[in-house]
Amino acid sequence: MTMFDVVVVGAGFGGLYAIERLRRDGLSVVALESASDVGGVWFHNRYPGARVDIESLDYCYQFSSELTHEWRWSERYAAQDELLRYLNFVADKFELRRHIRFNTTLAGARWRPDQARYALTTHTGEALSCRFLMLATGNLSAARIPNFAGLASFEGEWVQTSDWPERDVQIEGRRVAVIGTGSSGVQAITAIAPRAQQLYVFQRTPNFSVPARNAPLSDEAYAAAVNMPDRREMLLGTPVGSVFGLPAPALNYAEYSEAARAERLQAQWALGGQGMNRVFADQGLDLAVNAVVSEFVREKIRELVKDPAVAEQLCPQDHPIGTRRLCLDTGYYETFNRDNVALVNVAGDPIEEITPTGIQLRGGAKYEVELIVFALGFHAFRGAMDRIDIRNAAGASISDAWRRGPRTLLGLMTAGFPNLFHLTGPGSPSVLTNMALMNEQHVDFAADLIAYMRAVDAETIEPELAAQDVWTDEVTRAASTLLRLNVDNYMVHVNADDGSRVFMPYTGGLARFNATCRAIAADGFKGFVFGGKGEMRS
Ligand code: N01
Repeated sequence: MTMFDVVVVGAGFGGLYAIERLRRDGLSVVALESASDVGGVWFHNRYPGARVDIESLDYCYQFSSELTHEWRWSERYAAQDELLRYLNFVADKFELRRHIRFNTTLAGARWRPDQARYALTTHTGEALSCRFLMLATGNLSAARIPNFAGLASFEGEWVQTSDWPERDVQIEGRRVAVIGTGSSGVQAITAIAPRAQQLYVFQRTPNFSVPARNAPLSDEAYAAAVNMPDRREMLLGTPVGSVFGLPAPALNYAEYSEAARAERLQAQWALGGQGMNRVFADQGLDLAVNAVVSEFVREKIRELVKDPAVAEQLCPQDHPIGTRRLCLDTGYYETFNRDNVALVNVAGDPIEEITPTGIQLRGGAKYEVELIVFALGFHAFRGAMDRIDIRNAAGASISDAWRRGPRTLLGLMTAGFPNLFHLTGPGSPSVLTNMALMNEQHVDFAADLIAYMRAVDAETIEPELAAQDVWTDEVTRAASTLLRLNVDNYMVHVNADDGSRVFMPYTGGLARFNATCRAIAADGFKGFVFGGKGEMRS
């Protein structure tokens, strides 16, 4: 059996930095990665049009000034291939590959309290052992697998955006269907439309999408960013870990004059990106204020889409803007003006089955296609963890502990699961922030905690139940007045028995979160229980 101090699971943004940091701290570390190379979501989501929706200057590692100066992003929002090149560059520069076992899936992990170690088994049956298990498995990595009736009979080709093949997928000259209109679908649809002979877009729920305003990255913007002193600290002090492309903080709606409101709406639309989420400070709290912004964007959709009936179907009416993740696009709505693109509204007439030659709706309509692209989303937050059979000493899984919604301390650890870190988990700002920086923040906190354990001669670490309860209450309190709590989306856990709702990420912002983490660390990691060789303390 091979023994390590730390086994990291995943070699995306989080996993790569974890290797670098933990190795620097003198720990023996290996990462298990089921894919054949580094990149995580940017390895798998190689669909046409895939692109980040946080500005590239922010969505990258901040831990190495040398790295920051060596990498020159080409666009405001990097495309998937550039992001993957970047992560490969990082892996090579820091010589991380020799610590990664590719094509290796962690199948199970058992906590052995007598040894204070995890016993791990890979998918090939190989046994490993580690003191710390660090899950860098991502929150949006376990895709919803299409389970439409008849799929096995389909004689054409089908692919998933979340697991796009490395080989060429033929689009030219083909009739193509895209099912799903979230961020992935919106990007794929826009990129596939000019290439396909015919494109059918199967939409169940329209989402708000706003122009990304992607553009080449200017030398001035690049130089300003890379030469900024204490850039990492500055980003950690912002609400979402991002500064580029963000407008100055907004005031509440009531504080603007009628003319200023109209000006602000236009200015934020022109700015693009996340601007429409920040027109008025209270748009995420006040339904009437939100309605103004929502209607403004609906009007833009009606202006952009020539056929009024199609435009109306593309207008979201069932949720306020920003309560589901805003999509960023480069010409999405204009796509529906093309002669070769048709919107198929499956809200009231769902897909009945996939036939050998295409897709049939319950109402009987048939669409003949040669390629189906599924962009169905993910089993968010716990999906990737559920694929690994992780058990604590009592035989319980994380999912058991989170049955009525996640309960964590700082999104990083769960009481009852010693020495197990789940990076960027629920209870951290997570998917609401720049995930490149969020991963760095969490890895650093975990690494500092491990270093502190050495100093106090502790073998095990886990959250104190009371501290975890306090933090979980804080996460609940922070989200309690938000409109998005009451809209079904992948960030909300709904308890089937009583309908109670839990907003999973921490909505208090990265700056407050980071300050809380630092205060806890400065106070001897108060709220964590240290055990083992050293004296038990909390
Ligand atoms: O997934 P989604 P996504 N019949 O869950 C539809 C990040 N991301 O992969 O809403 C018909 O948003 C489903 O319909 P409905 C980002 O955080 C970032 O697109 O359930 N349709 C929905 O339209 C994002 O928010 C980037 O009614 C069916 C779609 O599938 C997150 O990942 C790019 C269906 C799923 O949308 C997830 O985005 C991509 C059915 N049976 C992703 N089942 C960027 O950085 C599901 N759907 C830009």
